[in-house]
Amino acid sequence: MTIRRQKMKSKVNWAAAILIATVLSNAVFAIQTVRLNTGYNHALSVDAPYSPTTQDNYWIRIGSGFPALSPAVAPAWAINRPAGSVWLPPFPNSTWINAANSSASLAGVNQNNPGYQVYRKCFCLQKGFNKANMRFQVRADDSVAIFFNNYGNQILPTSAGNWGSGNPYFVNVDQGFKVGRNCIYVLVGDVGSYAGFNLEGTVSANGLLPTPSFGISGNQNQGTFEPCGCESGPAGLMKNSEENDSEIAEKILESARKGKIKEILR
Ligand SMILES: [Ca+2]
Repeated sequence: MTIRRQKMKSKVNWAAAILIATVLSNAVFAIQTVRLNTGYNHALSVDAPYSPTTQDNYWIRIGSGFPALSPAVAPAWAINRPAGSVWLPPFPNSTWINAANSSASLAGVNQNNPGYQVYRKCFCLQKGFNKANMRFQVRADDSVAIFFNNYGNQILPTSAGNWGSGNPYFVNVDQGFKVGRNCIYVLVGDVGSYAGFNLEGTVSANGLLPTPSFGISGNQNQGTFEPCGCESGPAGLMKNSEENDSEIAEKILESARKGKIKEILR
């Protein structure tokens, strides 16, 4: 009787262990989707953008070509559109964002002195991730170029921003993902009047953390992840061999200064 009971207990334990293992592996590997939208407030339990004009702590401005801004790194601003129909309405669950708390171009920016800002949003892929995919649409005033994880991986060529008419640019990426911190970097060029950009879309993967990087704190302006679960350390710290935000921003701005964007806009 006792032996039989022990055997049964043992079977039950095994069944429980298998069940727990299955649940755990599903928990780690269930498909997770995270919005990449500009002006999207991940801290809320409902789909909603930030109210203009407040700062978007998930889209961080990490560099400025012209004019130089202080502080050099800061959250972007969720902004209202200019009066009239200069810009198309923001995509659903998003706002237009800018380096300043309005849609106005920064002081001194004109055709001869284009303004350049680099923004980034980061997410975290845990060890063993798979089926990663990123897709989004974007508009900008005046121009836009997008990079993924490093300067050498440009996923949207420098393009006129189609802020008030025409189709947005659609980007679909299923390569270049890595364990740890992953970031998209957006270069926005401006030649006057108004400045900003609007992006809407998602990243999804098995093993994606549900919350993107928040704020500007942390080593090398990397921002923190909540919860901290990135493979490469608390807050998803990067390996030393990887380009940090400052290095990537400088490379992007250097290419902008060489005139590629100006040529497109003129
Ligand atoms: Ca403009």
